[in-house]
Amino acid sequence: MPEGRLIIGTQRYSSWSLRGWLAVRLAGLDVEEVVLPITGTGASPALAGKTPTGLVPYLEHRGARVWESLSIIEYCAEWEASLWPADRTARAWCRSIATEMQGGFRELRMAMPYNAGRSFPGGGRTPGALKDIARIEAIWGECLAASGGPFLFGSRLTGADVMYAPVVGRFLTWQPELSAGSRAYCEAIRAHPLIELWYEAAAATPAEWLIDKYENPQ
Ligand SMILES: N[C@@H](CCC(=O)N[C@@H](CS)C(=O)NCC(=O)O)C(=O)O
Repeated sequence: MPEGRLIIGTQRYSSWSLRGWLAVRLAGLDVEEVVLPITGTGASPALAGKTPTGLVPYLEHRGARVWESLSIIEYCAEWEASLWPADRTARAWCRSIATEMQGGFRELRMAMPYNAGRSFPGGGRTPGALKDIARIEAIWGECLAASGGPFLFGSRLTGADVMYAPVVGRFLTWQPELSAGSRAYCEAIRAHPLIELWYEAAAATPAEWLIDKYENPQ
């Protein structure tokens, strides 16, 4: 009998769901996974009344109710401490860049929507998106130089990787110009077995859940 449930949206489009799902899977929580179709409007009928905000991801586990991706990561870290680096200074850094992702990079999100089932090489290169990408590359470059990779804080995924995994997904889809170091990081994330599972689910999205604006972006 599962100890709770995790509600997520269509894996193909729901970048926030990927964060919650990845944290829960890395922590090994025994929860039922409920996947609901999103419409990309912020008001998906399938989510109405199912989560506190009408958004996903949303976790219920052993009496705890948790929403907002960072809160889910924090909750999961109580079960799997390696989601944050053991060193206090590295942990502060990791939390800072994870939080920077939570609140930022809006231009990138607008110009290069998440679609784990398609590739649109060369598209979406607006000035604002390129500025966001430059900042993301600076963040990644500094972390990878200090940790030696393959992930931002070393050999295991941390909360920062969880937060940036959907950004990697956007880069794989839209293929902006990236440094060799960023490309290697994207490859390392894509090769992770959990990310492979996510892409398999994205490829199996029912036809009636497909959203035209994400499949045929202008
Ligand atoms: N700040 C929230 C953002 C959640 C969010 O925006 N989720 C999107 C999924 S990508 C959603 O539920 N969208 C519903 C819709 O598209 O209708 C978090 O960190 O979890």
